[in-house]
Amino acid sequence: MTWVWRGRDDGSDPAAQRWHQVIRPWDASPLTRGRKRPIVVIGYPTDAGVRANLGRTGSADGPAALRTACANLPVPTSHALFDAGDVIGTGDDVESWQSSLAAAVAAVRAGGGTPLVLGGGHDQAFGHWLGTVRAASDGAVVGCINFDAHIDMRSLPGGRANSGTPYSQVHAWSVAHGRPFKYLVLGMQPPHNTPALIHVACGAGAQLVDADAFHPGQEASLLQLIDRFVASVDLVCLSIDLDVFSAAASPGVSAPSPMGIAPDATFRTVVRRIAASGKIAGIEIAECAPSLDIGGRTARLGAAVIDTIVRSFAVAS
Ligand SMILES: [Mn+2]
Repeated sequence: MTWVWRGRDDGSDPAAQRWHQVIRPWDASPLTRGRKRPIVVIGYPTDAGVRANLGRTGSADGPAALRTACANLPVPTSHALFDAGDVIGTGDDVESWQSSLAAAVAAVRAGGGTPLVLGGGHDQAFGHWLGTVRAASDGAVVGCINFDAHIDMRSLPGGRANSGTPYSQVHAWSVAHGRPFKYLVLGMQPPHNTPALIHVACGAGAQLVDADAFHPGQEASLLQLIDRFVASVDLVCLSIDLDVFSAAASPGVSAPSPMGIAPDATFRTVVRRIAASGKIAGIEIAECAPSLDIGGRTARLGAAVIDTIVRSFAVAS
């Protein structure tokens, strides 16, 4: 990976510093850690899963664009920042990418960090979750909260994973290991999910929250639902698929959502509540495709979402 962390420099006053000035390569050395878990970037530079899902490609370049967009963010006051580089898979073998990511996430968790996965196709969600489970204590319930227009629980064609199947893989793994399946989708779009898929997901125990719930004035019921979900798990893998947002705000994705949610105060209130729960094990931004973007706005939105999360962030142990 080329070190892309560079940007504006307003001097060395800690209150004036930006991510690019303080972020360091992750070496898992205990000496480099602060009191709280540091945030550790991991890139997932592949759109193999998107290609296998017949989507518009481009998210292989997402991690570099998201790093560049994060470079000028103000440094968080309470968390050190590291970059563990990009994971590497074998060509279009999606499972090999997921497996590399799982190993990287587990290593960062074991080393005391909180992974911030930058994608890349949404197939990354299974690697993110699996690595978290591997590093967690035995029996810990690791739930998934996914902001997404899509449920991403489609069946695996020919048994092979793609960007539309990560939570089917989480479900299959959970069933095979006799573990609870805890999955909450926020911002789901009825035009982009068939009734059959909704039926399958609900039958598996997924909780689906329609994009219409993100209406100003409905925050209270949304927050209640999130609190209940978070209380039912030990750890949360938080995923933001950038196609949850309207295509106007987020055009640079494989499958844009004309009627997606706005990155407005309602969204920010909800995401802050999750971030402040103290149960976040890892964060991921998925489906950023710079070649499909307009003036870099999707990558900048991804960075703004990351900043919003990190500011409210209470880490899980
Ligand atoms: Mn998705």
